[in-house]
Amino acid sequence: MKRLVLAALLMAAAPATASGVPEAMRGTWAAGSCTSPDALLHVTARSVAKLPAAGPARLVRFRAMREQDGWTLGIGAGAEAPRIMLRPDGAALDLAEPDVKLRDDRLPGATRVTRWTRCSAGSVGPAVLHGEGMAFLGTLERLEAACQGGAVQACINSLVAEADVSGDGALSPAEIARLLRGAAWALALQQGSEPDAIAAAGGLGGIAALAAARLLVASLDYDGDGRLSLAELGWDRLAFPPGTGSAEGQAGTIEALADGAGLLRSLIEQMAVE
Ligand SMILES: [Ca+2]
Repeated sequence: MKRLVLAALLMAAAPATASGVPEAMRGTWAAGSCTSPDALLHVTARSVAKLPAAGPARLVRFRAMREQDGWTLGIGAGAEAPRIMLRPDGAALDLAEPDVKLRDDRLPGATRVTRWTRCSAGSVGPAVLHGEGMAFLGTLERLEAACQGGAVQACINSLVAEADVSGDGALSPAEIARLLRGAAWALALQQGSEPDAIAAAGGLGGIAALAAARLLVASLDYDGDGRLSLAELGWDRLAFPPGTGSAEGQAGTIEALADGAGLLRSLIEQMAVE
């Protein structure tokens, strides 16, 4: 079961979008000052995370994107297909979050536009609360890109490249737990959590993440050295070859995978109950 879940993780795929958010708009932005922001905005190639100092957070991962009247319009998944509009303005960034009822051809209409300032570094509090999760959003997109083609070796190589903080070419429980904590953060955002709940997700999720990571390592660590090597990760390729075959019986999980942040929640939940 654990290997099946890992295989499902490695098979994670989302529909490709064009070239993503223009690079000049990617990164971390603040409303107010970078050291004491009213809100932070983290923009990756295919997602936007909005992190108010008070109030609910928001994460929109784009399924489709297009240019419209000088804006980059990103459209998220789900029945409501939430929309985010981004526009560079000198050194600043403009953000509009249109109401779901506003017609596409009338965007942004009367939607309020907020102004954001680029931050290369911030204060300790937001960095501790959000840094690992922000990094995970980029990791998730690179994993999806590497894994979309169904080339399992490329997918596994990407997983190791993303997760291997120590650079020894193998994955420790701590390195896997880091990804799972990032997933817990992304999930909290996707659920519109407020800062306290995001912090709690990081704390409680962190404990679950470490337990899940230890189980995962133990389940695949065939030589018993306490880490997962490329060869051990690759062993799953033989047991669970690419394609839908490995997903059969796990349709719920696969659907969750398509939602991005849901992929590691499924992993955590299933690992935690085993
Ligand atoms: Ca390592």
